[in-house]
Amino acid sequence: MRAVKILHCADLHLGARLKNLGSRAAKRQQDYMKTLELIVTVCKEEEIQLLLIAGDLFDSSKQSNELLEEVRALFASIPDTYIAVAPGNHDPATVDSCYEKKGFWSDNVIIFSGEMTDHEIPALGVRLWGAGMTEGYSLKSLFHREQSIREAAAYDDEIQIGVLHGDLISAGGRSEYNPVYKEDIRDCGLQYLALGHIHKRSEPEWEGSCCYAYSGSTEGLGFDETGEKGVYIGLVTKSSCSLSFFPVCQRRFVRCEIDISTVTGTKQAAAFVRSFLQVQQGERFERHLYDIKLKGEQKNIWSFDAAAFLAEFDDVFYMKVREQRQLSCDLEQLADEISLRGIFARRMLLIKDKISKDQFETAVQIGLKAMNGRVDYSEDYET
Ligand SMILES: [Mn+2]
Repeated sequence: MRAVKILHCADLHLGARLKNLGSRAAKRQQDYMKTLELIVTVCKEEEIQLLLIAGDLFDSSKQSNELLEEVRALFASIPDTYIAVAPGNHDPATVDSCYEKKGFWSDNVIIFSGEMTDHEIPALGVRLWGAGMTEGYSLKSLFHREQSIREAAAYDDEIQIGVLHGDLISAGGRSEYNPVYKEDIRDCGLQYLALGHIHKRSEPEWEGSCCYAYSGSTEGLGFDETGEKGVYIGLVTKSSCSLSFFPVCQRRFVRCEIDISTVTGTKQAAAFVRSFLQVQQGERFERHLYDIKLKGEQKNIWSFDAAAFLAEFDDVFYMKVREQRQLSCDLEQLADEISLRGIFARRMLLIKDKISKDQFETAVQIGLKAMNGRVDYSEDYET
């Protein structure tokens, strides 16, 4: 049976400017292009016949000429792979966009723009269906023509594949980003629908005979996009779809909470965290981006020094740390002390019933830490 080998990716966000990463932002920006280079290499090595890019290839509809030229050259470097692009809400196919530049892209590139259309690739025995966003918003669904897809699907052994940037929702739901209704894709005639927009990957699922998936973003864009990121690779036939996840991201965003109850100083805390990350994230753990929360009970009196802690992780690409240990202490016992701490404990016990439990505990922790050492201005207590 005829089969087509595909690679489905989406939400590459090339050119994204990342705030909050300080001096690492520029380097991180380069990662996004390296990921596209890797995808192109995979296309060559795996002999991918069809590369599906389901929108937000670029972070915005304005790109530098340098960035555009790099992407153009990369696409042109794999003439044996057909590349289908369905522009998304970040990089809509506006009249002045790169997608509308006549003669700019190589012959292997197919760009969808506006309403859903089809494109025949006789060499692969594939009919492609796609739409492209032309504005940052689309309240109207761009997915229609199910009747035409069904008719085409019934015609011969041509494989029907769709590519789209949109929000997959159930009937009655609303979205400003091209709502795609599950009811519409059910048995619509497509063997596979490659989706983009949701940055969290979904497993391939079926609505009747139509298989669909979000491949997710190829690189995390922040600490709300943690973990491994990648693409789907696999074979689509007239009656089957078998896809595997293939990681391509250069670095992962990692958030973790680590209990440091047993350590006795900042340097020891850093060594403890290092071994923890080596085990959890593997040998090349230092290439990733970390948001570390230190938890536990503070049994020994030592104050945490965030700058000294981070200095121990010079080799790590990016790290931020918050220390939120709880002091273990008996306030009643402390109140008997003839010291500033004793006075603080007595005053706190006096107002205990006048404030909430959370407020009380937070105030005690901040107060005692201040007595023991120091409290950073940035100390970020959660309420
Ligand atoms: Mn996106």
